[in-house]
Amino acid sequence: MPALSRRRFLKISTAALFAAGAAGRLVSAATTAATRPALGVRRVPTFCDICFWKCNAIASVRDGQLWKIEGNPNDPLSRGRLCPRGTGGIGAHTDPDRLRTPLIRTRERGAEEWKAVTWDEALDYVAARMKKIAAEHGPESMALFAHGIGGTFLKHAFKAYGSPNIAAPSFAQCRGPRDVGFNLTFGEEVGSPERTDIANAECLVLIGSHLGENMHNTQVQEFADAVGRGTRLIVVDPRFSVAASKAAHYLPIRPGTDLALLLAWMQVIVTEKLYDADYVTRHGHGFDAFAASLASYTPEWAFPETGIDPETIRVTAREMARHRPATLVHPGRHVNWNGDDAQRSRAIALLNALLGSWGHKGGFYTPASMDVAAYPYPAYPKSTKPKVDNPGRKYPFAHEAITTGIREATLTGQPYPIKGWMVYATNLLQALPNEAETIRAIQQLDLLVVVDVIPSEIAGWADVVLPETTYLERYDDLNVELFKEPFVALRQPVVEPPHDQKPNWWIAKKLADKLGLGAFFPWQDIEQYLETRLRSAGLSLAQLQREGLIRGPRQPIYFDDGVPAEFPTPSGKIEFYSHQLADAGFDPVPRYTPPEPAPPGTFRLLFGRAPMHSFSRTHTNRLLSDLMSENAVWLNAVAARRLGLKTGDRVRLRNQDGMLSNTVLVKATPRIRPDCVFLVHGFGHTARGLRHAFGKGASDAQLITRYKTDPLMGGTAMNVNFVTLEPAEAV
Ligand SMILES: Nc1nc2c(c(=O)[nH]1)N[C@H]1C(S)=C(S)[C@@H](COP(=O)(O)OP(=O)(O)OC[C@H]3O[C@@H](n4cnc5c(=O)[nH]c(N)nc54)[C@H](O)[C@@H]3O)O[C@H]1N2
Ligand SMILES: Nc1nc2c(c(=O)[nH]1)N[C@H]1C(S)=C(S)[C@@H](COP(=O)(O)OP(=O)(O)OC[C@H]3O[C@@H](n4cnc5c(=O)[nH]c(N)nc54)[C@H](O)[C@@H]3O)O[C@H]1N2
Ligand code: SF4
Ligand SMILES: [Mo]
Repeated sequence: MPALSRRRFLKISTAALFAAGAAGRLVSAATTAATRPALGVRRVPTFCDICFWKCNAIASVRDGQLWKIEGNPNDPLSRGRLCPRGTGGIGAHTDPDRLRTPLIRTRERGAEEWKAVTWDEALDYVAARMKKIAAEHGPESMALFAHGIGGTFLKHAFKAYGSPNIAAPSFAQCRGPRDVGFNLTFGEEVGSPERTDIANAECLVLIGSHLGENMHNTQVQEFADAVGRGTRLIVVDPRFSVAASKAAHYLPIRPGTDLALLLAWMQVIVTEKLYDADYVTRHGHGFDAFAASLASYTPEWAFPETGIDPETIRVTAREMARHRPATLVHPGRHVNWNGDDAQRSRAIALLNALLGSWGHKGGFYTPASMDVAAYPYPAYPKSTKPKVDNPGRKYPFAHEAITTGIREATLTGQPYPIKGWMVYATNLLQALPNEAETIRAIQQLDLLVVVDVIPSEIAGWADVVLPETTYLERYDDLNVELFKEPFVALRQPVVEPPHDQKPNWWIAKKLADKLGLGAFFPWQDIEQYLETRLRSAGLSLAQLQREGLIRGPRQPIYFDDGVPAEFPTPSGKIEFYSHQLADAGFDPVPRYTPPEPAPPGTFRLLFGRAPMHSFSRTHTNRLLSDLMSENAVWLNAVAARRLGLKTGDRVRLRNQDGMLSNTVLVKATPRIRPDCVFLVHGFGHTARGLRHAFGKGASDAQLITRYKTDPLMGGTAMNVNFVTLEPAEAV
């Protein structure tokens, strides 16, 4: 092959695999920039994006190269320390598997073959198709999936374009049932960061919340402090988690039966009159009907359901009552487990209400925030159609859009067709249950655009892939935090992007221009946007660029400090009995239905987090994959012996629908019940461009072909799949 055409061939074929050039070398972006790097150390404050906790950090650039990132000592969230993922975040910048240039598909969807194009070509292509969809079906037929703060400007562009269909997996696949359960009870949500006062709790109850593996920074630091100062810890988990290893009481519950335990706990607290009667009388509504409904839920009744003996249920209930109101029953976060999740979350809310923890030190505080106005944009066009995801308000208590509802509408064309998806920073193939359903929906589309930093599974199905700069190379919108101490924080570029990546604000503005919506982006660049917002609050961008965050004055956060005890429910009180639920045909007080048992010889598939990874997004990050490059399937040691398996063996998991996983290591351990297995989420990547992560470990998402939908709010419960294990050689 002659030299020139060979080079050209290489260029095209490497673009085809999303990657090119300095593959494998960990070079700093700044060294590839046209400007010669400045010598010495430069420190740039910003906030982390390896998860959604938004810890404030200080990045150091040494001789022009990104060197390290640490917690900002002035930050109430990180308290000067990042979690392992945050510290390894610089690996996102240097990741050789990154997307480098805009791409347009050259073969059938999912073949992952591309041609590299310019930004103008890519955005012209997207704008032309978005205009066509708007002309033929209406702008509502374009949906946006966007997760995280980086989606702000694309959401704005979509509202300007005329689509109300914007969703994130953080509702129907994550915290939605919890928000609904707490809203129905207290009239308020627990938010993110959660308003949990772990720092002052005297008794902490964790139901599945696996703090220590779930690395949400502030919670983990407060948890470590709490353990250090002797907080009584009750952990309920079918798996002996890191948190369980610190517990005074560990309850290895039968999966899916937590509502039975919660009802029995409340039954003990009510019949033994251990609740905060004064608080309940003052703030409660419908307590008598609630109390009467508990009568049959005795610990003896709960025992065969949960596997937790009656004495342990009584002892732990009394322990909780002893420390009230500084007893915090943690609401959890990822709570889509079995399909009764909003009611289970409501039971957690009710237990906290009995203990009087809502509004009190060591329970749930009232978060504070600074007043920074939104940018004064022109009014959006009025949509003539309602949102597509929840037709007829089938799920009456869903107060955010349901991702899987948009997928359903795409598949059925009802209540109206969805013809295009734009996907920003969410890997829908790993985040939504039933991958095949997502792929079928994608096949119905006229347009799929994916904005990502790496060639993720969802990018592999796109018509157009837009490579974004990482969080270390861009500005985002301000973080006006709701927390114990209010603050406003800035994300700003630390280093230049290494290739032709662009930030989300630039992509949104440019696309809006091409759609004829330039009037909705009146600012020249993001600095002007940020300056406008900050000036309205009497703050300056220059100060934030220097300091990273500005803290507001402390405000009262407990009822005892003067926070008014207000409950914005229909009754204005804590709703022990919910007329809202009764009126909508649901149980006004939670009622237990047993989960489907595991078919004989199978294990319920459970999943969760590992401290050094986030979802499916960190597995090509070399610094983090060095710490954990594949997952293992946790299997009870006795069950393993029965199956002739031991730690280090390789197996495949087969689920009830015949779906077969990658080969995966066995971890035979007494630390899990014999009726379930456990995988860390996010492994088992199938996208070819993720060269470093491809094929390593098994994907929980692929095995989640079944899900149960929460009837109150449309959340998709995923702990309803069952697997068997097969020796890897047998396949
Ligand atoms: N390192 C790291 N930390 C993270 C994230 C990350 O990606 N990486 N993601 C963040 C996000 S967005 C979320 S939502 C949270 C999720 O984290 P959490 O809300 O803490 O937990 P879950 O994912 O719901 O639950 C996983 C735990 O529940 C247990 N479990 C499974 N089934 C049952 C059951 O039926 N009953 C009980 N009692 N326990 C059960 C599992 O064994 C496991 O220990 O983590 C956050 N923190
Ligand atoms: N099977 C299964 N499904 C789950 C869960 C589970 O544990 N198991 N957890 C559920 C929970 S709790 C949640 S919150 C959701 C999370 O769901 P998602 O938020 O969708 O999480 P990821 O799968 O990591 O997808 C994030 C995508 O954003 C890309 N990305 C990362 N940084 C950037 C950036 O700066 N810019 C852009 N444009 N893209 C970026 C990543 O490369 C990745 O493709 O998943 C839910 N679904
Ligand atoms: S918890 Fe960790 S990954 Fe999440 S924002 Fe904070 S440092 Fe970053
Ligand atoms: Mo989540």
